[in-house]
Amino acid sequence: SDAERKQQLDLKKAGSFKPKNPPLVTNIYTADPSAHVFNEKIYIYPSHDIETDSAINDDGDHFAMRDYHVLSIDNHSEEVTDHGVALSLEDIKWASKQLWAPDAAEKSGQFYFYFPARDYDGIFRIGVAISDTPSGPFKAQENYIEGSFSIDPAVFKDDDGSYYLYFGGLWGGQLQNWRDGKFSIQDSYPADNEPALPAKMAKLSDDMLTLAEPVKDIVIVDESGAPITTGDNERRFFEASWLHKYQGKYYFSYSTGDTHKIAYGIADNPYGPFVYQGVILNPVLGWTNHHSIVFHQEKWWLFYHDSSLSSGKTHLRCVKKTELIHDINGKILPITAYD
Ligand code: FUB
Repeated sequence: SDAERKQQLDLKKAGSFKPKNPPLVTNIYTADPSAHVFNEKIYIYPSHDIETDSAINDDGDHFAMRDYHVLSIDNHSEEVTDHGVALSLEDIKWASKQLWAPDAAEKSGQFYFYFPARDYDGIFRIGVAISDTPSGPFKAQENYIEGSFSIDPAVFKDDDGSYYLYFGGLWGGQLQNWRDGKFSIQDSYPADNEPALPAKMAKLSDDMLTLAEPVKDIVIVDESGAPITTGDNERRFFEASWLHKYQGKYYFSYSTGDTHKIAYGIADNPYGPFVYQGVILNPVLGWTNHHSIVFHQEKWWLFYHDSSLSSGKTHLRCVKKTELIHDINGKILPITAYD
């Protein structure tokens, strides 16, 4: 499979990679870091990667995670705290396996943790769990969010107090199984010259537990306004949605999947369309690339992962951080994670 090929290549190349940044923690494998500032600290909501006997394949069966930990950073020169298990598969009634990339949001002193997992029909859904502290433990709702599907939830709070949920992922993330608005076992993709399958989003309800509107497409367009197409693997959306706001503009960033980049587009509103701008993070060691962007202590930070802690095993990753810079025109300077 493509995943196996990339893993073998990465294991061969691992010796020559010189990572610029150390893992934030080394006691566990971590990935997909969603970072937010709550009570002046950075809280990081990562996936917790584990060893598994599951096959390495393009459906991502080897990402067999069973719980979540929360990490925090008080001050950038200090050690990162691992707050331990915040939510376990056993405590989520509707979920059967694969706790993939999560995110969290704060509203009125309550903390809402959003996470994808497969339900008992093998379909990825997005659930929410609640705590009165940012590090949990979180208590999962009885069922997944009605109308939710696919993976990689990311929550954005706008300046007017509205919250939006962005989500979606191809291949193992099953976005290609929802083309008619209902789950189909058959994969289906638009032709190479047609608009690519889009990420999804919806405003969240006031109680943060349901979608307040029908799910909408996030369309990424080129500078002439034409949607990025399926065949444009270098630029089209694959997974790992994130939204941040800079100088009044909305930046939607995402992974290009099989071309392994974090790319971004800019819009005037949270719904898009987003005009493609370029690459934020070049490919990292390991197949996946997944990130978040947050402002803390006068700087913008990029949180990301690679597989350096396991010398290149795609499903055993470690989260890292580095400074991110917007230039005077609001363009993000591309980052390479290696010397
Ligand atoms: O961690 C499992 C999956 O790998 C995530 O949901 C994707 O974004 C990719 O990083």
